[in-house]
Amino acid sequence: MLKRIVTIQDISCFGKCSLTVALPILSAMGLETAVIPTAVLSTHTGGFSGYTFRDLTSDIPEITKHWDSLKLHFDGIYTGYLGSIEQVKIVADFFDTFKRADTTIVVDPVMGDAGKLYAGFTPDFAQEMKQLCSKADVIAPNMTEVSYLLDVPYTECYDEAYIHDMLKRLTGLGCRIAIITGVRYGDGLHGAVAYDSETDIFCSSFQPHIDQPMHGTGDVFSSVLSGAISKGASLQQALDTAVNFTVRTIQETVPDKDTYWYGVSFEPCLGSLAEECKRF
Ligand code: PXL
Repeated sequence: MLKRIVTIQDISCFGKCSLTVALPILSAMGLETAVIPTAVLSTHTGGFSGYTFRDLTSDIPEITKHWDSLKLHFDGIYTGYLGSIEQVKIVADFFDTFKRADTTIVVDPVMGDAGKLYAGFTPDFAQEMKQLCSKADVIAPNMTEVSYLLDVPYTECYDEAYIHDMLKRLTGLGCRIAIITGVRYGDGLHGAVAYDSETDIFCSSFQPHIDQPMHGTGDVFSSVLSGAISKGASLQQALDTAVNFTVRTIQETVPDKDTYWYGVSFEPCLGSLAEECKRF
């Protein structure tokens, strides 16, 4: 039987990120994928001005109620970009309704990048996001989000001991596993580091850094990570699959200079991802 995941995040109609990335990736990985769109935007908010934003917060409790009446079961719940503080609270209620012993909740606490919050996000939102993280099994912030979740200054200069300390403190929010994405120790590599507080084990996955920022790579990473974990991959397998796939999509996009801010060219990489994920 197919594993079933639900992903809760916005639809950016143009500019590949959030649901338009998560849905094809999770489907290619062989998961039945349900979606709850949190908002509809004409484009993502990074690099475009004048975008439209239709808030769908009030639909979420109705969808939850209907699905509860259908007694639906999810092997995975994966949340990304959430559009308001109220929405974060409603998603926490969704977790309470659908969390079973065999359901893994992955929260990507999407709030910002490169030391700055995305347009529309506030430190109050970050406070509420801490609550959502406490209900997750796995969280996957980048260094900007770590600074807001732990109330520490944003830094790009750190070593492994610092990252390990941050990871332990992140699991102190209440989740079993924390993963920090976009980690660079200055050795030419770029990757993700994880800590499992139940086994007290750290693991990591790195690839050579490609010096070209592109939009939407965090959503690509978290989609693969969530899919792999929901399919039963180990933490190390999930990290390796997510890091390697993200790098392949970046390499695929490098020749296409005009599209860097539209999102990465993940589509040609889906076939090999599908093959790779048959083993989970
Ligand atoms: O990639 C994260 C993301 C998701 N959704 C929207 C965004 C962003 C980042 O900018 O603007 C609408």
